[in-house]
Amino acid sequence: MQSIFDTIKHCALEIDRAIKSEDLGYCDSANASGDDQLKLDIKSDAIIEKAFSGHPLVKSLVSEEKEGELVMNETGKYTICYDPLDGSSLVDVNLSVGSIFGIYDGELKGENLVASAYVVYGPRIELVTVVKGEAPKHYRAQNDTFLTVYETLQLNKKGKLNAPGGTQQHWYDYHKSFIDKLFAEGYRLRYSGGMVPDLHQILLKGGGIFSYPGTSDKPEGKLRQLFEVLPFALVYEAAGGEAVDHKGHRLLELAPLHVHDTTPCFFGSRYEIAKLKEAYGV
Ligand code: FDP
Repeated sequence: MQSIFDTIKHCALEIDRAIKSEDLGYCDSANASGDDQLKLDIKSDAIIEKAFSGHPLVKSLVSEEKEGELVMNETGKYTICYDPLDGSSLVDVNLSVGSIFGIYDGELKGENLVASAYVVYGPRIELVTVVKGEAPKHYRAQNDTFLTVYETLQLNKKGKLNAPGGTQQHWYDYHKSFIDKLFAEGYRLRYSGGMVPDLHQILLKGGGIFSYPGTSDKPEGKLRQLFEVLPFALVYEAAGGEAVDHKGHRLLELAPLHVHDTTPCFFGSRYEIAKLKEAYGV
């Protein structure tokens, strides 16, 4: 797995250089989920595809920016599902964005996710990696070298931050009342609109909850299971938190029917997830 993480580090440095130097404009195309694509989305995707082509352990790649699975090496063991530049709509306002990687052994479903990683492109490049059964590790790049910040990342049982996603106008009443109660308990709002920096902040500041619920206009939520939700579910569970859907089921038990399927999702410390289950009656 270390050689896959090393390739991700190489991609992170290259994508960061592209973010800092290349055209920030849109292409004329949309991705498989119908989102407009930035030139940087395509460039980041190409960087990752090139870096993993010929990697002996990697059988295939599934990108958020492409329709199907790209088989590269039939004898490889893993499929990497990745979102090359998550939150890319924030690039033009110069907020942090990220890359997310899920490493699957076998059929593409939660129980086969064996490792994951994400990169934050902010004032510095940061990387969090996790292997199933181990605690997440946190790195920060300095002069193009990734130095360990925390050997293990651990969430507190209860946090202070609340990152509520989805269009509030379309929230269900029970969701609105859940969010309102957290604020009434003293939780602080932290929501940039980038899943990677928002979840990274909660993880590093001890805890809280990030939610992207199903809404009346998007009952299945917005975030994609294979590239976004499952990799973070592995990180949050490994850090002692929980990651569940609107029925209270572990996200890591999900088995998407299509590679671009989405799901309502909630990531947090144990206290906030217990409150969520209470509010949702699950
Ligand atoms: P984006 O559309 O900018 O790529 O992946 C989807 C995502 O960003 C997440 O990073 C982010 O958490 C979410 O969408 C934000 O959605 P809202 O604009 O609906 O808050």
